[in-house]
Amino acid sequence: MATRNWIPFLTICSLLLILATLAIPQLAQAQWQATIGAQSTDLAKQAMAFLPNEMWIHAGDSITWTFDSAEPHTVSFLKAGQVRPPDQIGCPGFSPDGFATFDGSTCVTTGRLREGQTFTVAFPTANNFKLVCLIHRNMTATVHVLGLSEPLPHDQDFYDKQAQQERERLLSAIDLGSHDGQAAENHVHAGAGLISATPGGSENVAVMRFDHEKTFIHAGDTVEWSNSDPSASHTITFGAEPADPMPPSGNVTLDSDGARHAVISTTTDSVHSGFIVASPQERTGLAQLAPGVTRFRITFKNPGTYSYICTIHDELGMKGTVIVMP
Ligand SMILES: [Cu+2]
Repeated sequence: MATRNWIPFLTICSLLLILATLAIPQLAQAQWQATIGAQSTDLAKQAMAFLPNEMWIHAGDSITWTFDSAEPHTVSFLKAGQVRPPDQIGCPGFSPDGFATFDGSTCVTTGRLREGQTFTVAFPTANNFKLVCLIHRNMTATVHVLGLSEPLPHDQDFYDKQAQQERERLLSAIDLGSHDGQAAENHVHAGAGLISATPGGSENVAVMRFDHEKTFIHAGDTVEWSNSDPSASHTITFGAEPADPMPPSGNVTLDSDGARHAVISTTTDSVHSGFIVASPQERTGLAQLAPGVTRFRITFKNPGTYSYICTIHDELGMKGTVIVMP
């Protein structure tokens, strides 16, 4: 008789225990979702953004960011006052394994992650934290971690809708060559971009394309490429890809207006523009910088078909051809 009475009692006990373990973490530690990056189906338009870029959560909660673009990004929380490191260096001593805890005392970052990958950060203490991508400028967000007694202004459904709205707004914000009125057969727009902001941070969208995939000229003509993206660098690279994409190849000279210029004689010539990009944005306390190199020119001496790529964004489809007729 005694053993028979014990069995239902134990069953109820274990049921209660299971219910308790299921219920407690959900009540005390919410798990929020956000995404990073967005892209058009042809990969040409890349939104460099945390979606959404402002969230309010409770101490003890965590946020999982899902990467959503072929263009890589990082989830990076730096310490207050920390000098921003290059993404290749990241946060020395921290090894990302898909999960981190951030309370402001040590720097936390992922490596370069792409679509399908995720990273979760738990926030044990109340504070306001800035979130950045170490690869891209003007890609920031804010996480407000509130004490448990404070109500949260929004739920996950709100953030999902807001992320979708920001995604659509960014991807429809710009088209190649639509903004500077410069249209000529021997001029190629090498990318275009826009920076935009919300109270939570800044985000930007870039078009990773050459606007004429094919450019037709005659021998002796000069083609000019220009980058009107405020953030993203591009290169115009014929032939061998250099190990370091930042500097131009040795056969590139400077025109008097600051544009880089090269001459190509045969389809086997290698010419690399180096980074074609606007100068970094101004900040009080920084030395004045030159305007940046935003134009690159090549004079083609002989007929032929000359293929080129942007060494940074060729995987997104940023490629072109110059067809030189006699
Ligand atoms: Cu590019």
